[in-house]
Amino acid sequence: MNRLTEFMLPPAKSTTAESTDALFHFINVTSIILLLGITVAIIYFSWKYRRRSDDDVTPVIAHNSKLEITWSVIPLILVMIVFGWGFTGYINLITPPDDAYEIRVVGKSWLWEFHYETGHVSVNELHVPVNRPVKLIMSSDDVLHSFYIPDYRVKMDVLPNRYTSLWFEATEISESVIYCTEYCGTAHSNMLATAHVHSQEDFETWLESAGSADDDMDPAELGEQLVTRNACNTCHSSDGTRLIGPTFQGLWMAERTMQDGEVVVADENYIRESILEPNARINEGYDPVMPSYAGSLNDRQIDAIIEYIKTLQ
Ligand code: HEC
Ligand SMILES: [Cu+2]
Repeated sequence: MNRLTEFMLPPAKSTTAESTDALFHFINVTSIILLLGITVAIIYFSWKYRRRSDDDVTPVIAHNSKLEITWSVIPLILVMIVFGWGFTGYINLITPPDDAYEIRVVGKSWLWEFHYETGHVSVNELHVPVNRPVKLIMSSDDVLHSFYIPDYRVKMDVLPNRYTSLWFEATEISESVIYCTEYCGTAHSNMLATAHVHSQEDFETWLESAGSADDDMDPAELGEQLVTRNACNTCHSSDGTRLIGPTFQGLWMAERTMQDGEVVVADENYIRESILEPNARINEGYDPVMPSYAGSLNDRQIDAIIEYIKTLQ
């Protein structure tokens, strides 16, 4: 069964994954047995009762109580097993343990933000402790998204103006992929994140130091890192290529034409405004799809990004 599991499903790395898989295999194996049994019976009967001569008369059979009870009761039992099993699993999946560690998740087109109790915000990188229940409280800043970690067998829609939640307990120190599984526009397929599972001590160390390691970095270097960490590079290239947004190359002090015809020089204030209030001015020829980074990037980080953009001449 283990081999079969590995062949058909991603590795099971949460406390609930195994029971979800067990139910999946039960339904699968039962269906295969029924499929084979029914197919064999159809072939056998059509051979056995084939028309042999012109005198063959089809017998008239009105009903057979024993047979009818059997074919009603067996499926009923199977369906009740699946219902009971599935329902207990579902209750377990929607009821987070009381001591669960909480993390806020915000879905934006097209990235995931993770907000920790310390105020630290990471983009597309979820950090969690091993062997401890984690509860995610999720909402969207724009359209419908859906949060999915196949290795943990958990998935939940993420909606604007409403919280949804999901919990899991990771059982292995490893990394797993997080997907958005609700088609949400142009860069939907880039809406990927990684779940990093740490030991309890490593997690605490990470949480304490998260963000503060940036303090002694060269601003332009920090800016370059922030552009990757905040997924700006999903939409902005640094080499002149046009992606969903304009390239950062040659942006510094360039003249940009807005949709309303206004011409703006890309100085500190313009870049800062573009990051905090992306919809205040929209570049001509582009769509207003950039998410606001107000609340997730502080002044020092914005300055660092500006320093980095200055280096891309
Ligand atoms: C989902 C795609 C997307 C992401 C992610 C994104 N942007 Fe944008 N950005 C755009 C688009 C589209 C425009 C052009 C339309 C507009 O002006 O809002 C833009 C415009 C800008 C501009 C003005 C550029 C110009 O040429 O006038 C700056 C500066 C900028 N973004 C910086 C950033 C930074 C820094 C990040 C990451 C912290 C980021 N963007 C993340 C899509 C994105
Ligand atoms: Cu999405």
